[in-house]
Amino acid sequence: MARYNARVAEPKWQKVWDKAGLFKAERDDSRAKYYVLEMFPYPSGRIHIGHTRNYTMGDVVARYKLACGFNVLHPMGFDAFGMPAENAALEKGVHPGTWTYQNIADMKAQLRPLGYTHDWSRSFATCDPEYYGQQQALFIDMLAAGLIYRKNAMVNWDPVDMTVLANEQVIDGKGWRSGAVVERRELTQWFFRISDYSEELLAAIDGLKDWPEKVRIMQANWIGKSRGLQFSFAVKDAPKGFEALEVYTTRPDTLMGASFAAISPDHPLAKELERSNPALAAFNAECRRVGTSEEALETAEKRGFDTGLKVIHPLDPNWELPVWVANFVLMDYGTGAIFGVPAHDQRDFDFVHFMAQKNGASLEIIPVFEPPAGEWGQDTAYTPMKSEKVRYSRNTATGRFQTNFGWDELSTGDEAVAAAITYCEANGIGKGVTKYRLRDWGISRQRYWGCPIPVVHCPDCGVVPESKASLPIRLPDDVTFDRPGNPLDHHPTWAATTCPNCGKPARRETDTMDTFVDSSWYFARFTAPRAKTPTDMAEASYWMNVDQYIGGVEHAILHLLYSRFFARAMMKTGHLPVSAIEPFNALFTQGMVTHEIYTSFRPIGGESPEQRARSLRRQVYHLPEEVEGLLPGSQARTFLKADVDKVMALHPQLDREGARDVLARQHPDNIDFPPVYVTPTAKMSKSKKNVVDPDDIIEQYGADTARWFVMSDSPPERDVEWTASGADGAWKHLQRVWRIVEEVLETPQTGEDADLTRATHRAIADVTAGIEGFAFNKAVAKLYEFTNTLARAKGDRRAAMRIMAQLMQPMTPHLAEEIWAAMGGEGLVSAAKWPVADPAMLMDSSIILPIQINGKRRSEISVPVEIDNKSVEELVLADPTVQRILAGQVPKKLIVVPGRIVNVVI
Ligand code: ANZ
Ligand code: ZN
Repeated sequence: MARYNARVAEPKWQKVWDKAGLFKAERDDSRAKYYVLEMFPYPSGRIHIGHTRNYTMGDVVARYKLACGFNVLHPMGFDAFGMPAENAALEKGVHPGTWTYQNIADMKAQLRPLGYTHDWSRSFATCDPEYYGQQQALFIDMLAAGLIYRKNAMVNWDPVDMTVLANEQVIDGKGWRSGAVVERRELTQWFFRISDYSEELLAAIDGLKDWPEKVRIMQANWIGKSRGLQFSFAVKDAPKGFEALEVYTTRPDTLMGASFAAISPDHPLAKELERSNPALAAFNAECRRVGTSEEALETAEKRGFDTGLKVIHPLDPNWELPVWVANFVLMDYGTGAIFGVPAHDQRDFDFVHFMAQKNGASLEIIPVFEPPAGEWGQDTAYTPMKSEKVRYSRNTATGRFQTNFGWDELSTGDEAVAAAITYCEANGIGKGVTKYRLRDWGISRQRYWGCPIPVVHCPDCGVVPESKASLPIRLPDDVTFDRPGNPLDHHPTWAATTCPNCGKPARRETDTMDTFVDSSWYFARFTAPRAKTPTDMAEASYWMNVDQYIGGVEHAILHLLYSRFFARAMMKTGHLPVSAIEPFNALFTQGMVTHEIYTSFRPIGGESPEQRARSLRRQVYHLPEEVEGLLPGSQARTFLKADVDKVMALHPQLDREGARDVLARQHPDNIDFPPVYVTPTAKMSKSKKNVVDPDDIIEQYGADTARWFVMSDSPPERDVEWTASGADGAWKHLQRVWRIVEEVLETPQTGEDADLTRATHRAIADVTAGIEGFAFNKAVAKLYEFTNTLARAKGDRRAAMRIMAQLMQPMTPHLAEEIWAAMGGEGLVSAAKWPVADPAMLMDSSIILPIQINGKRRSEISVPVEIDNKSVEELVLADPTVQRILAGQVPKKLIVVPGRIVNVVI
């Protein structure tokens, strides 16, 4: 028999599975279902080895659950709208649709050889009109349900590309593609009312027991619930209509430390004042040039403009605070106005510093609480500066700083905040409010390659939703990308339509939806991917929830939060059952597949030895296949293959090992043969040349090796480092298993090996526990161990080999089928019922009892588990070591602690 040939076996079994329709999911109300889902990929064109790990985990779960008798749904699709397709259109002149569908075809072709159980009959891409048409239907229903609205909002505007940018697309205040300085602009945008669900989305996190704790924390932080006080300052000599300045604070306990009030450059008061103050207008314009993200504002230098206005401190009518316009105050948080407490807030402190340096302003720094450590400058921003006036006195009894309002006796924290709110409310100063950081979700994008927002603008009726009968509102194919801006705006005819309401000419909305919308409900669509409505309630009720969701932690915030919101919105609009309110029962975030990076310093510049010796060097990256001599932890012995070849050419008597020895003895600065430096465990990236291509691995070793490798070594939540030797080891192991099969086939199989039977049941129990507990590496480790047992075992090994095939099946399904067939298994191992361990067989039949003599461990005996004390005593006295030490004496005492230890006293 030949060595196991994955290249022949793998496609063969894939065809067999296909033919048997094993993985096609069909609703069957009489059977329990299991829905396992991996986050669907963006069709960039290549499957990455990281995808392979992600999908293999899902596949292991799917195969295991299938074997356990569940009706398994394991779908796969593509998250196919987005900017890269438009960039490709710009760069390569290919239509975004053509580019995207070609990539999808390429990725499907890459996925197939991996032997996954995905039910491709349910597949779709979000750019399929069939899908986005249903998304438009959802939009219309959500609009009717009051979950969507339009409002003016500040956006990041790229003046060159003439488009709105997401915060992530603004880098150092510039457009990520155009490099143009990004401006803040006010545009009318579409919003989803996710903030209506802030409390509900937060409270429900508690119920997500099978989600990683870190993801739950990230979600909670993103929603960002805070309790604070909202109140108004009276403005002295205020412009008409601005007599009250409303502020929001989470630290009303620091009110006695207020030294200024500040408003956002976008605050109505700032806008009012700039009409008569050109210097302020210029300042505001300057501020608006920075992007809108919190981060952009946090990191920008603090700047301010003194408006000259004063407000009255609410606790002291004789106390006036100046009103500044400050660049770090956001318009869309709280009220867009604050009071600053530089003694207890870093931003306020920085602001006061900057204003002192730049404007010569002297704003007071007034501590209210002593920092817990008792040292200024350690826990607060406060470091006393000579010139500062300080308005406080120390309460000698408590050591705290003195104010007169009753809450200063409490230490700073929730208690003090609550006391301050109570005090203020009782004294008619504002009211306590709960606020959330979570903003409504702006979904308007001025892009072509996205789902068109299905509304029209009618001169008579205003904004009117499309009628559902005219869905999908398709993207036009004939668009050009030669002008900046939204191609839909430039299309000669596309936007011209008639009003669904009055029939008169109207204009289509040309904004398309944020691509996060597409991925917020695809999991529900998989339950009825061809339905003529967004979902089919019978199918959704049967298949939802996703029992196990698997994906990258980079989606831990937005994607999951939006999906949770969508589940609620779909419930409200009748597209999901109430039971699917939290759509993902269990979430698993997998680690990356990493790879070493190889670099060396190569000379640039002159050619003569002198020139070269003097010339500059630069770091270059090398592909894994370009280097050799990879010994763990010995980068001094890693070289370029080409250099080893050169040395061998110079010294024909050397073999490769010898040539590497020569290279190893070179000075590390040697300019001709520089050593290769190895950076361990790094994220794969094309520019660092440390990417492994799943195609190459399948070509070289087969899919099972790749699958086995990515499941082994590291716990699935941690990174796993891809190494050539590791892959080789995985391959060798699978070959070894096959050799045992050959041996079994070639030798007569008779008799029973009781140890093997026991070991088999242990293996069943441990592998099952490993898979159930998402500890695939432990399941793999157990299978290594079981292989060793099988190699040594005597008697008839066929039954144990069949179990081996079953236990390997989730990880290495092709080889498992081959073993199963060779060992006389019935049908397909992929369809075989998961084995169950006999609990009786898991009990250890014997135990080791240590023997202590006068407190020292001297010997041990192996005894049956159910042995009685009398028999133990006899065995102890018969033990040769004990007899030697006793030397004929009778022990004073002999105490048996059953199952634990024997103590002998002499
Ligand atoms: C006085 C104060 C004293 C504050 C102190 C903080 C510390 P969180 O907790 O994140 O919700 N703030 C309020 N609205 C703002 C806006 N639109 N732009 C920038 N900052 C704003 O933040 C609430 C705190 O952030 C508020 O409490 C306010 O400053 C500031 F020692 O008021 B605080
Ligand atoms: Zn109309």
